[in-house]
Amino acid sequence: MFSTAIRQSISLNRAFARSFSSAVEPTLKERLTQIIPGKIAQVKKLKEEHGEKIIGTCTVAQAYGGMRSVKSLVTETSSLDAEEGIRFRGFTIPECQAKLPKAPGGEEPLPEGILWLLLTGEIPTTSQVQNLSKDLAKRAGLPTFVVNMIKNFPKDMHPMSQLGAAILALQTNSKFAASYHKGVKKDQYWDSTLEDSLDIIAKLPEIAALIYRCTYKDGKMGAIDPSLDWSANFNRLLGYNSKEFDELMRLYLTIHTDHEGGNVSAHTTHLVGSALSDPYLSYAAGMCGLAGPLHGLANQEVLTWTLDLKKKIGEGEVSNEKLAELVWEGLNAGRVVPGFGHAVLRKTDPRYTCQREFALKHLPNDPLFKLVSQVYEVVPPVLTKQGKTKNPWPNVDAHSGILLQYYGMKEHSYYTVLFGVSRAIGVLSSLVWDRALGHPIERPKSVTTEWIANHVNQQQ
Ligand code: CMX
Repeated sequence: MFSTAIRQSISLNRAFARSFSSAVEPTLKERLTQIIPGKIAQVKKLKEEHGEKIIGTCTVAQAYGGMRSVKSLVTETSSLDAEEGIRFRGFTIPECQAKLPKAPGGEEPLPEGILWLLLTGEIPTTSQVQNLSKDLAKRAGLPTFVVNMIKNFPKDMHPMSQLGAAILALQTNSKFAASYHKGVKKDQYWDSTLEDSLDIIAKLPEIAALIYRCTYKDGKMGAIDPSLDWSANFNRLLGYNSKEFDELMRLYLTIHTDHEGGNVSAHTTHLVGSALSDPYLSYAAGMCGLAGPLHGLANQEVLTWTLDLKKKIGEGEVSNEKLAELVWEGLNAGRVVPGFGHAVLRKTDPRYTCQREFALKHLPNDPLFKLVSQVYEVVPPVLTKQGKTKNPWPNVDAHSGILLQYYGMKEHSYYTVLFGVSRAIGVLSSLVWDRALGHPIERPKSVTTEWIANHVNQQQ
């Protein structure tokens, strides 16, 4: 009796200290618990006071044109400016590189830091990120049936299909689905969504690495080391043990996380999640979208395209004129130049630029990096001359494969899985906020071509 009272008093004192002392840092969940009510109040007030104000319109061309620029989605975690590129919770990529905590001796941000930033809007301290790394390591571990399932996938099943199937199999672990069926209240949905999201992010290195080891290597994989960060652990499981590749992986997994809410993987995760499908189902759906060649699969296509180019060029250097000719060949055959163009961006993607800077620092003399740099000079004028694309500049996918192959990861068909592992951080952070803000099921109105024809006739 006496010891229970003492324990209660200690726990009350701890809670008191957490809420009032800056010396005791809040955990991720504690910080979210503090932040969410203010955001709910802000959104409620906005809806009450300005609910009828117009933020966007949709033309006939936009309805047929993939809803480009139609403002109709709310995503808290990041926003994209056509000229400047992505800002994660207001921070550019160079600002994230400067401000987010790093591994000891490292220079690139830890993806655990951007997870914290996307969820809370705040730059975490080094110890908050270290604790998050430890939390993720604790949550790791796959059920045996998922391990066996991945081991039994045919070797020619695309790694993105394997990723989607493995996530769906893990759905049996969903805390959101379990608590929903127990009747948990709507204002608590975000809690189990956060739990599922952290579990998925924690298990992704093992899922993705096992897919890699089984598809391309001997099928054997090590175990998570709780003293390592998320990216270094992922690299060890994949079979890579280089400090420089760890740095690349940290940068890679940071910059691919999020690209506001309208892109296919983010929008799909949000849409499926709006039916209160749990985070496993929602994220798996997002990964099906990422697997398309106009979206995440482009990173695989770029390396294939670049190696084809290299084969056609042969040994030695190539002139810009000859390179342009080869680019025209592909365009004239009706193919896109993978890694160039973007639905929103109208300048070089800053995710491309920071990878280029990484290459200039670590592999300036790599022949494929030199070729990619030359492609950067040649392709934009060619695409401009062709006159179709609204943006002739490179996107994130134009560079990533070159860096990966330099460190020995040459299996192109795997590259989109790395994008998917990183994208989990962005789309699942958004899903937590969807549940915290109580967003309803998404159900825009569709119309038929006859409806549009009648509508425009009436307006004449
Ligand atoms: N090479 C050749 N043609 C291109 C092109 C490229 N890189 N980018 C756009 N175009 C063409 C389009 O195919 C389209 O042609 P049609 O009118 O014949 O259909 C025309 O230019 C207009 O397209 P757009 O409005 O500029 O671009 P969209 O918003 O429709 O599409 C994107 C954007 C990314 C799908 C497109 O630029 C593309 O196919 N790029 C190559 C694939 C790629 O790199 N995708 C990765 C994007 C980043 C990511 O999501 O990971």
